[in-house]
Amino acid sequence: SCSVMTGFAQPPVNYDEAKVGVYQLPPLLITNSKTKVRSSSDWDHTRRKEVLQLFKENMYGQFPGPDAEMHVVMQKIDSSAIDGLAISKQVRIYLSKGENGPYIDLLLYIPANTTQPVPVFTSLNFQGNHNISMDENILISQHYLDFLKFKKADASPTRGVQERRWPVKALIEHGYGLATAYYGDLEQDHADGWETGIRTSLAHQLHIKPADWSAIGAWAWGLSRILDYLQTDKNVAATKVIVMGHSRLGKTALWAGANDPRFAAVISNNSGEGGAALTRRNYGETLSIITKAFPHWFISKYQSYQDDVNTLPMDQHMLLALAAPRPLYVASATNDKWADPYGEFLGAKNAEQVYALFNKKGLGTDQMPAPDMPVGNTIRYHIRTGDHDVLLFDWMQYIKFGDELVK
Ligand code: GTR
Repeated sequence: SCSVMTGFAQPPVNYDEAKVGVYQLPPLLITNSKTKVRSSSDWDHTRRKEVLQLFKENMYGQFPGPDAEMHVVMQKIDSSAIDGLAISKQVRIYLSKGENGPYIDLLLYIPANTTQPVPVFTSLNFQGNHNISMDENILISQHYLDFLKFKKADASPTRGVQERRWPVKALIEHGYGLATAYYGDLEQDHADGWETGIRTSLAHQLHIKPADWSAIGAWAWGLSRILDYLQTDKNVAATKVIVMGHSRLGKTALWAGANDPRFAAVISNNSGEGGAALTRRNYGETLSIITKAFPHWFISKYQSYQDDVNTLPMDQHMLLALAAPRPLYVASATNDKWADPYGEFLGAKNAEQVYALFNKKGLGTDQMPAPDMPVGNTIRYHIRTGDHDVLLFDWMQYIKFGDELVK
């Protein structure tokens, strides 16, 4: 949904390009000590760390290190999933000692006909693994049932409800695996979700206070733990795991990719405000709106920029640049004005300067492309015709991107 939460006084949402306002982006290639970043080594050794730090201190919070207590239990293997085209594995990733603490339920599909380790797309889902497919073997997500209970909503399982967003068969047929888990396994998505999520249950173990990171931080950290597991699975090509996410989980994918260089490529689908879109552009959702509607997504410091986004020491092109030199895909949708498609394009455009240090080609154009016409090389962009969503068209571009740059 893309409605503004009511109950907050907000200026009207701007959808007029003429009223976006004048802004200047913070320089990406000048270090804190005012020296120019001239090479990939200057970037890697100095500036990259500074930029990552800006996002930690002002926006998403800290990103804890690996989880020493993590261990996995295989719950179910189906050797003839998707009409025999795939093997599915359901793995419970425990995040603390024993089996009473927090866990991630990972669903992994692997093409059945391959003897080689395969590249894998990994992406969190919104409503539990059982929502991505009608596949009867997928275990119903307990954490999703917990969330429905919290919402006092009907708790009947909703198998396959988001199936259109997960073209598993197409991925398998193109030689990819898919690894997905419910984002609520890490933290429920509401203002008090941290109380029952890993920011509380793992605070002691990870040496971090709940307020020192965020919901997006917790979800992104979960993606890194999924990658820890994937790197141990003999069917997975450990250096070819692509992190992808839609909308708030697109923001999450970008943050995971920024912190964890083991992800081979990063894909943002309609991530919008707080994701790929430039914050300084007053178009669609704004920092003020998002931090009032979803305060838990960011650390509280981010709210201090509500009245003047121009005082932010960073903007989102700098987050996108943290994916460099790895392949980066930013996608928008024509009806998704709330996410500011042109702002997403410009975010990608302004990240090119870092890719250039690595002799990697970016979008190859200054012009917003026509709908359904992908542009670019190591950085890619498209604006799909239609709504805020992730559809087969989007996935087919990600497959092509993976084929050309990751496989
Ligand atoms: C909206 C939010 C967006 C986007 C979206 C989603 O309500 O304002 O930033 O994250 O939700 O996740 O679908």
